Amino acid sequence: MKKKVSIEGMSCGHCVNHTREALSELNGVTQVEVSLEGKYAIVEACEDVSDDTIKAAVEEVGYEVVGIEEA
Ligand SMILES: [Cu+2]
Repeated sequence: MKKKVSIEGMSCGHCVNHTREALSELNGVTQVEVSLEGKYAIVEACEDVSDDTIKAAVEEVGYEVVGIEEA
């Protein structure tokens, strides 16, 4: 699966790294790409990762998920 996660609150490269690491640690996730300018993350996984799981991981490191869609 592949999902595009819209994220508010990232302001610099450190924020991008925090988000990338948090998402990379989730079970089944194989690749994470985070765009600071675009305010989104693309998450690819070899198994289904629920929207709730993605949302919780991003919020745990301090940012807000405003939308998740299939990518
Ligand atoms: Cu930052």
